[in-house]
Amino acid sequence: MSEEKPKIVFVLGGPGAGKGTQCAKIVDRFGFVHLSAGDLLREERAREGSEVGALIEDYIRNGKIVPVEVTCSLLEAAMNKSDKNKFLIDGFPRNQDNLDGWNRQMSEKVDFQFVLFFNCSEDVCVDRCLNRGKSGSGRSDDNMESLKKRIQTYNNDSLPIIKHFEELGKVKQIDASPSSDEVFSKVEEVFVQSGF
Ligand code: UP5
Ligand code: MG
Repeated sequence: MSEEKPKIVFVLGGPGAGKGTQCAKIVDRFGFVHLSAGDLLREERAREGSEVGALIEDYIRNGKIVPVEVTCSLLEAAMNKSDKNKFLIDGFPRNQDNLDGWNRQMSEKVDFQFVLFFNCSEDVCVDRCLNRGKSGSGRSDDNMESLKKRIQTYNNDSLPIIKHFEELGKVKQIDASPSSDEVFSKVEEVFVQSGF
């Protein structure tokens, strides 16, 4: 990390809303580094010798949210490893424990910009994840049973966090149901208007 505090955008939205897809496009167009909390947790789960691998698998399969100490440390380590200064934090913070932990560990170290919120109906989200599962995503949570739990967790725990940021005037909301190119044209507007 360089001396200036890194700029952070949180990217939130339901399971399968298109967070990862849009983050890849933002990386190409605006030079951000994409840090998906879910991807970092899956990597840690697969790492030989990981002490939290089994715990992570249990949480992910059941659509529960991993304790913040684990996730936040993975995010901080990934930021420290990078020499870039603009980060998309995808899929985090997704409950109050995540937000509190982030505020304790990270908020002083970063320059928070806004939340990019991909709004998408439950049906579209579920279809996208099931399709991804059919085409061999290898994700242990792309099945109907896990998806029901992921959606429930999203509605109960994650939406209140988005609402909290909305009350602070920090949410840029985008309709995630159109094609990924159409969604990205709105995303582009948001980033350009925000000075990126
Ligand atoms: N697709 C994308 N955009 C499309 C579009 N506009 N039109 C048509 N199709 C589109 O997209 C999903 C699928 O839809 C893909 O096949 C894509 O091609 C297609 P993707 O971009 O992958 O969506 P995304 O929102 O990233 O979906 P993802 O499944 O990754 O979201 P989740 O939030 O459910 O998953 P995440 O990896 O963030 O978390 C998984 C689990 O990890 C959580 O449930 C939780 O158990 C755990 N976790 C934590 O505990 N803490 C964290 O901080 C983060 C995760
Ligand atoms: Mg994702």
